[in-house]
Amino acid sequence: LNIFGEWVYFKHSFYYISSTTKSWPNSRNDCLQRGADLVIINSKEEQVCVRVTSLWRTWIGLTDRETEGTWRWVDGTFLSTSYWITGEPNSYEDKNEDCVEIRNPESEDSWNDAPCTYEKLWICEKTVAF
Ligand code: 2F8
Ligand code: CA
Repeated sequence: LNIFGEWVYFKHSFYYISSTTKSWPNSRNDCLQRGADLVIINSKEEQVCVRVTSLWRTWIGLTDRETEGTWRWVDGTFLSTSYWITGEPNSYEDKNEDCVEIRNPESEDSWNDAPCTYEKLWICEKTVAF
């Protein structure tokens, strides 16, 4: 079963798993064009779901581009529960690491802040109301 480039359904949302790589802003534009947005993780189950489908570095809808150090989801909500890798976010060597990727899908704590210009896979989410 190849889920890359496809929509998959999980608990009230459809998720689009990309099959190519883009910068964070271009990933977000791709999602918006699909009537979705970059994935927002707001439960432990969703974190597991996103993590296990991220075979390689994958953008999620979390950024501090607006205010350094203030992490917000693409819907404007502030970060509450987080799954940072130990030592992250670190804005490594003062490089502008303002966008968040899934970096090590083997462990629950899998988020890393990375430069938004880097090209990575991405996951879009479209919530559905029945
Ligand atoms: O050691 C963690 C560190 O690893 C890389 O920098 C060497 C990452 N950089 C990129 O992915 C571009 C940092 O974000 C990460 O914190
Ligand atoms: Ca980092």
